[in-house]
Amino acid sequence: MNRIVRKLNLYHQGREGDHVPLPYGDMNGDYVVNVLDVVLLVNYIISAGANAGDFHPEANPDINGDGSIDVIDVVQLVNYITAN
Ligand SMILES: [Ca+2]
Ligand SMILES: [Ca+2]
Repeated sequence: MNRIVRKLNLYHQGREGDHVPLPYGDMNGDYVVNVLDVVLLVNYIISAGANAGDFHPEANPDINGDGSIDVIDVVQLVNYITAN
Protein backbone atom coordinates (compact mmCIF):
# COMPACT_ATOMS: atom_id res chain seq x y z
CA MET A 1 0.00 0.00 0.00
CA ASN A 2 1.58 3.25 -1.06
CA ARG A 3 1.49 6.57 0.74
CA ILE A 4 -1.33 7.99 -1.35
CA VAL A 5 -3.61 5.05 -0.70
CA ARG A 6 -2.87 5.26 3.01
CA LYS A 7 -3.82 8.94 2.92
CA LEU A 8 -7.03 8.08 1.05
CA ASN A 9 -7.87 5.48 3.69
CA LEU A 10 -7.16 7.97 6.44
CA TYR A 11 -9.68 10.41 5.03
CA HIS A 12 -12.13 7.70 4.11
CA GLN A 13 -12.26 6.46 7.69
CA GLY A 14 -12.63 9.95 9.13
CA ARG A 15 -9.56 9.88 11.36
CA GLU A 16 -8.72 13.54 10.95
CA GLY A 17 -10.26 14.55 14.28
CA ASP A 18 -13.68 15.87 15.19
CA HIS A 19 -14.06 17.72 11.93
CA VAL A 20 -14.31 15.07 9.24
CA PRO A 21 -13.21 16.52 5.91
CA LEU A 22 -14.53 15.26 2.64
CA PRO A 23 -12.82 11.97 1.85
CA TYR A 24 -9.81 12.47 -0.39
CA GLY A 25 -11.12 12.12 -3.93
CA ASP A 26 -14.77 12.50 -2.94
CA MET A 27 -15.55 14.81 -5.82
CA ASN A 28 -19.33 14.98 -5.37
CA GLY A 29 -19.15 15.43 -1.60
CA ASP A 30 -21.35 12.51 -0.56
CA TYR A 31 -18.66 11.05 1.75
CA VAL A 32 -18.41 7.94 -0.41
CA VAL A 33 -15.55 7.48 -2.86
CA ASN A 34 -16.79 5.51 -5.85
CA VAL A 35 -17.11 5.54 -9.63
CA LEU A 36 -19.33 8.63 -9.58
CA ASP A 37 -16.34 10.57 -8.28
CA VAL A 38 -14.21 9.20 -11.10
CA VAL A 39 -16.78 10.44 -13.62
CA LEU A 40 -16.77 13.89 -12.04
CA LEU A 41 -12.99 14.01 -12.01
CA VAL A 42 -12.81 12.98 -15.68
CA ASN A 43 -15.41 15.60 -16.59
CA TYR A 44 -13.47 18.20 -14.61
CA ILE A 45 -10.29 17.40 -16.52
CA ILE A 46 -12.02 17.32 -19.91
CA SER A 47 -13.73 20.65 -19.26
CA ALA A 48 -10.46 22.17 -18.00
CA GLY A 49 -12.04 23.10 -14.68
CA ALA A 50 -15.20 24.66 -16.07
CA ASN A 51 -18.54 24.22 -14.27
CA ALA A 52 -18.64 20.51 -13.52
CA GLY A 53 -21.93 20.11 -11.68
CA ASP A 54 -21.53 18.57 -8.23
CA PHE A 55 -17.76 18.79 -8.32
CA HIS A 56 -16.29 19.68 -4.90
CA PRO A 57 -12.75 20.96 -5.42
CA GLU A 58 -12.17 20.99 -1.64
CA ALA A 59 -12.04 17.19 -1.86
CA ASN A 60 -8.70 17.80 -3.57
CA PRO A 61 -8.76 16.42 -7.11
CA ASP A 62 -4.95 16.41 -7.14
CA ILE A 63 -4.88 12.88 -5.76
CA ASN A 64 -1.15 12.27 -6.15
CA GLY A 65 -0.21 15.78 -5.03
CA ASP A 66 2.00 16.65 -7.99
CA GLY A 67 0.39 20.05 -8.51
CA SER A 68 -1.60 19.20 -11.62
CA ILE A 69 -4.98 17.56 -12.10
CA ASP A 70 -4.74 15.03 -14.88
CA VAL A 71 -5.33 11.43 -15.93
CA ILE A 72 -2.77 10.18 -13.42
CA ASP A 73 -5.08 11.36 -10.65
CA VAL A 74 -7.94 9.48 -12.31
CA VAL A 75 -5.83 6.32 -12.34
CA GLN A 76 -4.96 6.77 -8.67
CA LEU A 77 -8.62 7.23 -7.80
CA VAL A 78 -9.66 4.16 -9.80
CA ASN A 79 -6.91 2.12 -8.15
CA TYR A 80 -8.14 3.24 -4.75
CA ILE A 81 -11.74 2.29 -5.49
CA THR A 82 -10.89 -1.09 -6.94
CA ALA A 83 -8.67 -1.86 -3.93
CA ASN A 84 -11.49 -1.21 -1.46
CA1 LIG B 1 -18.46 10.67 -3.73
CA1 LIG C 1 -2.00 15.15 -9.81
